[in-house]
Amino acid sequence: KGESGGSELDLLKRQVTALGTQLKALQSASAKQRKASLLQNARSVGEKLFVTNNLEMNYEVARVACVKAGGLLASPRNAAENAAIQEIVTMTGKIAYLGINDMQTEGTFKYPNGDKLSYTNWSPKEPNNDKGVEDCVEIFSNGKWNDKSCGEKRLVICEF
Ligand code: GMH
Ligand code: CA
Repeated sequence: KGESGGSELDLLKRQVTALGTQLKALQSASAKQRKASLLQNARSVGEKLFVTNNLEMNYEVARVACVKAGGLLASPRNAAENAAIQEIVTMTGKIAYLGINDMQTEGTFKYPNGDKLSYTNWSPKEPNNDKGVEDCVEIFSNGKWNDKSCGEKRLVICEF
């Protein structure tokens, strides 16, 4: 085996050092991106990041926009996540869709992945399936939910 210019162990040591340097650079770039997004179009809770494109779309178009971006429509699973989404609604001044819907079984709201709800924050008297056409959910600036037709244009907030 050739040993010119140092041992294989020394080579590995140099490679580990180089990877450490690259990791530091990646972490720094990622932290910078995160700070920029939290300024005006995103909020984070634990590992979850909620981001809006600041556009209003009907539910299906909004859903596809989130999936194409590698995410899902925002679906709060607890009060902290709901509060983060509420902040985006307040910031933008636009009522948003959640991913939660009862398209499959009327009256049984589920997350986009089919799980039943672990947390709800309905407005008083909601969900009321007004006129029999309300399978989607909007979230107001007070953080409360209302079931609503999926054909309305509402702010798109995705979760990643
Ligand atoms: C009905 C009434 C209102 C309620 C709306 C809303 C529509 O018009 O019960 O008080 O705000 O429905 O639920 O989504
Ligand atoms: Ca309603």
